[in-house]
Amino acid sequence: MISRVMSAELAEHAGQRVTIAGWVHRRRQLKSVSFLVVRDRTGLAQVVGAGDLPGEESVVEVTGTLAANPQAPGGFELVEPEVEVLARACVAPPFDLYRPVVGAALPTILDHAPVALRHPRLRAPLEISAASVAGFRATLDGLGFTEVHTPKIVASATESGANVFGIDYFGRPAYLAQSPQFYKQALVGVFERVYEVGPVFRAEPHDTVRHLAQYTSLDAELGFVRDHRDVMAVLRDAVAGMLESVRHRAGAALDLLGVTLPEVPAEIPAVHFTEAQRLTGSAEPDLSPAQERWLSEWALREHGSEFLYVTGYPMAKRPFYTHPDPARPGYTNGFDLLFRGLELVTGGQRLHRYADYVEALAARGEGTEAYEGYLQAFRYGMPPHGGFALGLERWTARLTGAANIRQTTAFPRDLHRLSP
Ligand code: AMO
Repeated sequence: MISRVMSAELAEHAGQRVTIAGWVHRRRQLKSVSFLVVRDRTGLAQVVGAGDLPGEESVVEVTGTLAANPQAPGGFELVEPEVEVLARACVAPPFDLYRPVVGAALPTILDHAPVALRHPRLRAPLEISAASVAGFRATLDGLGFTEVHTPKIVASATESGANVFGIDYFGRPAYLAQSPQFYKQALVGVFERVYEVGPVFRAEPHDTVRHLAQYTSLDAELGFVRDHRDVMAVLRDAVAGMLESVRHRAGAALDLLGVTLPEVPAEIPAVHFTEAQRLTGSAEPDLSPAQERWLSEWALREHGSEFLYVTGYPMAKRPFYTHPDPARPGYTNGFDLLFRGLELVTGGQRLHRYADYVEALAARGEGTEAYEGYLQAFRYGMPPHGGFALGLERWTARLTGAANIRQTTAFPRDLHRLSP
């Protein structure tokens, strides 16, 4: 390992000769003196008086003496430097990475993602996303959940047959997993409480700012619930833990983007689907994006909450594994969590008896053949259970105010984009 001082720690080494290493963030050749700003994972450091300066984004190792300069980042700069170029940049970046404002449109950014993401503002959402996942894991670990990893190549579609990518699996048809749904349920039979952070695939035919063909799903599933409300309570704690972690681990990214984190109420307000219909004056069996936005505004106005649960979606609009509401025929124990105008989470209580699955599939005109692998767990006894899935990119987009979900993941996959 190259032994180096990080740019955030310069003050601890005042007056000493130190080595830093990183990327040439900016170079400036004035008449009498040259400035080099080196970027590492903790921030920026200024180097004064280096001779021949390599191009921006070249990788350098610089040894110099730390002198105080209130104008330099961190209040110190390296003087009398010796610069070793570890890798010289062959081309200039597509836009200046040192300017505070990103001077490029989204397609340019995405086409040049490996270098564009080095811009502190473009990297910041990824830092917030990483901190969110750390908080999700820590919270669920603390609640007795076990992290699991389930196959992404599967034999049947989970979230209805549409939007599924087919692949050739050693000459047999297979699919890319649309969700870990069946596996996380089966693992409730093993661990009682499980979660997974992993990629899921949706062959989304729509080119929207909130859909990706591959996204990261934060899934959880737990046994021995009374109904979906126990799941909603766990989700509330997971969201609070994610925000707490973002606050602690990604403070610099929040400041850079000027993000204000939401408060999570001790109990997130909830409205039944029929009430949501009444409030929005709709008779449709699902909520439109415009209605979701309206309901979010209503929740903020009426309850002072940026989060809102909508419960009891109609049976016809939920997958076959959803538990019906015993008290309201035609409606489910399924819910969505809306956050700042967008559906962020889907969840609910599931069926847990084998016979109920057979019946639910039959009611939708399906046999059990395609699902035998999945249904095995239920033949052997499963507790009442439920769970949820939170879309990580939607979460980060809503937290950071990103207008497009493509700004919240390093290498987005969509209808048109397969590279880089
Ligand atoms: P659902 O299909 O609603 O539910 O997905 C759950 C959450 O995933 C996010 N999401 C997406 N994000 C980006 N691009 C997409 N194409 C996309 N599609 C969905 C949303 C959504 O709320 N098995 C159930 C979950 C469960 O009941 O546990 C499921 O996958 O944030």
